[in-house]
Amino acid sequence: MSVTSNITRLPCGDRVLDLSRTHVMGILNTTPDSFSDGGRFQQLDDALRHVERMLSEGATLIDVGGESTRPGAQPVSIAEEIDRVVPVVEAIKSRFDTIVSVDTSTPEVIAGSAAVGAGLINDVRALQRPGALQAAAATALPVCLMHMQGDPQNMQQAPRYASIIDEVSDFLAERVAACENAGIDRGRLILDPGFGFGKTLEHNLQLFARMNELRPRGLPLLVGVSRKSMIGQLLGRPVDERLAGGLALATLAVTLGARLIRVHDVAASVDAVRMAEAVLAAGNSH
Ligand code: 8Y4
Repeated sequence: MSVTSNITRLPCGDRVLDLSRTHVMGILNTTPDSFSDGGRFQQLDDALRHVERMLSEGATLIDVGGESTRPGAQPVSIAEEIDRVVPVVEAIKSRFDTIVSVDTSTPEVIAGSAAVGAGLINDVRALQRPGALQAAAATALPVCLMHMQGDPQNMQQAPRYASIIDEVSDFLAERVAACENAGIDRGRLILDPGFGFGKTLEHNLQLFARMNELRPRGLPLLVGVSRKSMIGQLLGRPVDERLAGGLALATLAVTLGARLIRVHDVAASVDAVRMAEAVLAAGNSH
């Protein structure tokens, strides 16, 4: 028995996530792209159709974000981010019985999303923005703390680590302590290695292989590798040909103990996760 008790029930607002198994989180992109500008109503309608499809394919959470964290992406204003995210969270919660995860680092978006029914805060900056710890603490929602080296503007310029597993662990342990000091119970926390965020291909592969060693031990792990450049770099595939590589990684993540997998391709990922879990369960039952 480890010192840190493993959490199996994660309250996410009006729903509870059972962490004895692995869940698929479907990615809903709300950052506007210039080729699909059919106006606000059309965009919301498209988003809700996408949500409906991901839920029918077996997603248990929907991740909604209004800020692009791609290397070199333009920052968005607080007002713009609220405008992109909060109405979408509200619309999803009014139509579907699901857990909405909000991909944000902004205190005002954390508060506004929680007020309309968000179930989880997914912060790639691990609540480091001024006011973010306090805003998250006030919601009582679970928080995913992700590791990033640098910031989205510069993170892929020259990532360097003495020991990737130690540095990511030290960062996450420090953020867990900061959360606990702010009144966020550790039973509300999820850890994420942050694949692709200030990491070379070699860093990503090492971190992936050893994710089950990440400290603090006993907290649930979320893995996001769907369509990412670590797949593209290793296989030499463009972004629309990375599904098989992503499914291999999703399967491996399950065997390494990940409890949440963040993906674009929900149906295929749910199949991969279910097969991997069935084999693991058979191995544990003899
Ligand atoms: C193609 C499509 C290639 C998307 C790259 C990407 C994570 C995350 C992102 C993650 C958590 C992304 C918001 C980057 N990645 N949140 N968010 N973990 N918790 N890039 O790994 O998907 S955005």
